[in-house]
Amino acid sequence: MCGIVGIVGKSNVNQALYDALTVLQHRGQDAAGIVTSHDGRLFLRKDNGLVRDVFQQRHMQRLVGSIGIGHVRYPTAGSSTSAEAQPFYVNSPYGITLAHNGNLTNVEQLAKEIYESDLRHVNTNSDSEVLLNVFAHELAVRGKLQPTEEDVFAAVSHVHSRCVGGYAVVAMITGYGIVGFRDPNGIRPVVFGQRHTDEGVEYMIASESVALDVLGFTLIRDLAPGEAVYITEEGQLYTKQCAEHPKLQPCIFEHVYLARPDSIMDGVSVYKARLRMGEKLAEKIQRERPEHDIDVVIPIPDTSRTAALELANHLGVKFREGFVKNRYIGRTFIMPGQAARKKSVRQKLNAIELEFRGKNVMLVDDSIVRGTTCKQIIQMAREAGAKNVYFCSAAPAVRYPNVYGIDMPSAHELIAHNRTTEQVAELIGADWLIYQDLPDLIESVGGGKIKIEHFDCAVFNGEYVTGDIDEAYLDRIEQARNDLAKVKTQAVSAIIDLYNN
Ligand code: PIN
Repeated sequence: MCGIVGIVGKSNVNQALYDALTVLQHRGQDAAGIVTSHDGRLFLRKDNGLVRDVFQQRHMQRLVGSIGIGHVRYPTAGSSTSAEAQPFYVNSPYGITLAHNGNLTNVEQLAKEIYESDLRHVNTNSDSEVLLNVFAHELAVRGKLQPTEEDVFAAVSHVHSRCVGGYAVVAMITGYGIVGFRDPNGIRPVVFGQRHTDEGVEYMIASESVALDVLGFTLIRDLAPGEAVYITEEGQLYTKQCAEHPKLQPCIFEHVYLARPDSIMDGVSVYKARLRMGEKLAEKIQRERPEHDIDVVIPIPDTSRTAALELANHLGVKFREGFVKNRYIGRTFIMPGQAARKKSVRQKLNAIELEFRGKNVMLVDDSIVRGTTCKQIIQMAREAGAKNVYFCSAAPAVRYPNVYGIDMPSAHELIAHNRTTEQVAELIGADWLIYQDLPDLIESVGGGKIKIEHFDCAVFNGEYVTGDIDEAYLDRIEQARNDLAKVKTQAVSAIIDLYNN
């Protein structure tokens, strides 16, 4: 998962891009980048790290220009070197820079095609660089010295017919404008908005509406699946549906915990969706154990708070904060003579004993993925004196990998893969485990004022909306993850040896 932003302004946009990236930081903390354009020149700064660490005063001063794009990265398809930080750049045609959130599922075939047929070289393992080259090629074959909005939209249409997967994109065409587009299923989110200044109207394209809010832009709307928006350097805005068979099937996991609660996605308030998740959970508990003996509902900070609060309200049970999170957790340093140890949950969360002692506690989290964190938290609740520890997941059991840009473990690392609820409960040490039912999650997100019928729910039901995912593909990504994990473990051991010798 990553965050993208693009701004066409009336004065320097460096500060606004930086501010927008800090608002989108929850979508990726691995790397950050900004590129701006002024008088036909590009200015780029990107590196691994948080936004606040990547950009120093000296970098910001160089990022001049009233138009630019930015990116925060969460490692997905490629590895995590700084060479793979975004935005990416190609010099032909026009000089195009691009930032992408998502994952292409036919990247191997595309990489082959762009080398063998389009005669283009890509220098990284990133599918975003492949996507950029496909877009650049499709714009180049139009053969125009000055691309019009129709040329840009035609290039996006060809991207749609060649690229499969989930993708939300912003690309800057040097000297002309910024284009934003969304895959034909609208799996990953994109919104756009405007603000009025004394010099005229400025436009922003972003992953989440919260970036618009915080910077004083008003939301115009979400991009429809398959749609593109093109804003020229002069501030002319055009939109066009560029896909042949668009169908809204957004990623439901955005609502579970990826997005900020103060965002509105495809017209749905993420906060309201999470409240409804809590309400649905309460209904399930009342259906299945009307005689339950829950004394107190305790959220696991932060995301689950909203659902937990509403769950407690609907059950008529007390809601209490039982865990305090350290907001200032530091880095892990490898000292000579010491092996690097993973930061434990205990360093991040501390239990308030009073809230647990002698009580039947219902812990609530947004989801259970590997099951490692919740197992430790349940243990902490017991050590704090809880009589019984029950556990509620606001999402259904995560049983399948994600292939559209969420960094999700491979199937065998998912605790619920090929396991029943009872087996998971036993493994994590819960006296009772309740998962949200998938129809209830769909109703929570798509059943509010704005109706959405279809979602990408693949991590819960294994049905991949792009229709191209089979066992062989999942085996390949599992193998790739294992290989990457081995390389990482070897690298860490090599560093430790180096310090120790
Ligand atoms: C919470 C994110 N959320 C917490 C991610 C942990 C599953 N985990 C999924 C729960 S927040 S595990 O957004 O960071 O606040 O129990 O499967 O290991």
